[in-house]
Amino acid sequence: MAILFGKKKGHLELPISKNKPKLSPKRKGDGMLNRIKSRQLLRSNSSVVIILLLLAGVFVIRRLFRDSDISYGSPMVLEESEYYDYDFLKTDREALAKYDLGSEHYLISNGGLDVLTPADKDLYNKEINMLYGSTVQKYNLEAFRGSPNGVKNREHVLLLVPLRNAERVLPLMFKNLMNLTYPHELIDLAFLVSDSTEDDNTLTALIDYSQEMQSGSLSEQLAETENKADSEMKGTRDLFLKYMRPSYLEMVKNAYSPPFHDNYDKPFRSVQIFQKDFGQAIGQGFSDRHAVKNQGIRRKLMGRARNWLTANALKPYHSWVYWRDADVELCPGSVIQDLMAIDYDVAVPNVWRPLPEFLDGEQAYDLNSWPESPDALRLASSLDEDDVIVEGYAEYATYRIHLGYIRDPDGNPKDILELDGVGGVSILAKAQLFRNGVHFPAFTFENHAETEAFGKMAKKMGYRVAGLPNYTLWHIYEPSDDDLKLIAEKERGSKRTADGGP
Ligand SMILES: Nc1nc2c(ncn2[C@@H]2O[C@H](COP(=O)(O)OP(=O)(O)O)[C@@H](O)[C@H]2O)c(=O)[nH]1
Ligand SMILES: [Mg+2]
Repeated sequence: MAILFGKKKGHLELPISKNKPKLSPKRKGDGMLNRIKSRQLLRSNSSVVIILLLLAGVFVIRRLFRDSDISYGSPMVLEESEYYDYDFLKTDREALAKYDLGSEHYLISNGGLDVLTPADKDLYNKEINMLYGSTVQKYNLEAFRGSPNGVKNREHVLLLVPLRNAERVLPLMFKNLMNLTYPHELIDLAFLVSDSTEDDNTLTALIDYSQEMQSGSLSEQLAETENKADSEMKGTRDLFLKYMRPSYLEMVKNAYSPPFHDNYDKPFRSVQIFQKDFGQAIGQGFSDRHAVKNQGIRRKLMGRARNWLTANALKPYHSWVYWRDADVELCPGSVIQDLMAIDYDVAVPNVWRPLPEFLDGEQAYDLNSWPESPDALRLASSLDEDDVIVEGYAEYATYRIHLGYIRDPDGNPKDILELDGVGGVSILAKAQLFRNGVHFPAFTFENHAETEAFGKMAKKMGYRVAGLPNYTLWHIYEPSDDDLKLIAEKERGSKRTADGGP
């Protein structure tokens, strides 16, 4: 590309060149002059003169061709009779036609700086096309509106993942990404790492895993690492596993055991990783981030992060945007197609989490997906404009129907509930929403922030939002401080029993 900008002799000029014209052609100026003269003389009706000139022309052209190492491409044969009527009526058509074989084309560049020979012209056209190709692109956005059958229509998906102190869940996240059966060549991945603490290596690990994944060797590498870890002692961090439902643990084991789908190791269309802090200071531990007093500020900063990521990664050719959290443990590989298929502008699944058996074994995790309720609207009207309602806390009695709580494990996974607020664990949205300004409010919008406000804003802008109550993703279980205390108590109890105590 450098040649396009070069001013040195022999370099081509851009069409925008304002340089002074250079009048003489670089090569074969004489040949062109001869042709111009020939043309004037041809117009006189003297066939003798014409034939003489033509003979001279043959000589000149032959010389030109002999001296030249330029290829002129296929000769052009002017067959139509109109080329030979009127002035040329008395001439021998056969004799004249052979001089129409081949031509030279001199292109005077914009600003007149260069006269381009045929060989130059090829290079010039190639470079201009490269320049335009790299700087000017034309899209008809009608073609990227998103349809229920994205696979068949070869629709591009932008898959966005926000990450903070997420090093520990990266192997899990990558396995879930590889497990997606939406064609990998149609998915652009973009990660945003923010505000991770010094002891966390999310960014470097993310880069390493991404490189391995794109070269097709990640699954092998993860399997090796895990085999090694299995042979080492398990840490006390995983102590809770013995209190989990065996049926859930079995489900996890099966999900992560081969055989995987045929394109599991296939690289994605692209992977981009962004690092940018937004000043999130609330601890990333379960109890810190779920404390009610922390919700408003935490969610607004998340909104900022999400908006920044969309703005930097969304391209005109994306038809869909799929938001996904890193800490999902179980998710059907066909989730993108399944969410597309319901033919809504925004679609979310149900999100649950497993719990230790002594805490009932499982629980609705994401309470942010709901249809609006009269009680919540009344509550909102009694609050300050900037107050944020957060679900699942006694402080905010909204009496909404949560997508989480209407799940029927044996129900039809295609059932739909229209929603106002949505949770952020797994959101599929048409890309046009973002182009049209729907975003994750980093301020209070209708007494909500971030993903719930995203759902509300989408609705307000006329889009259709829905959730699938019986289609379940499982979020990892992170024991809260209280749970850890209970587990510790149980451990002490079982030790006492083992020691022969009461
Ligand atoms: N970029 C960014 N990502 C975050 C931040 N907080 C959480 N995340 C990531 O966003 C996703 C959801 O966050 P998480 O804390 O699991 O939310 P929760 O499960 O709803 O409590 C995960 O992938 C996190 O790693 C943040 O402040 N900035
Ligand atoms: Mg989470």
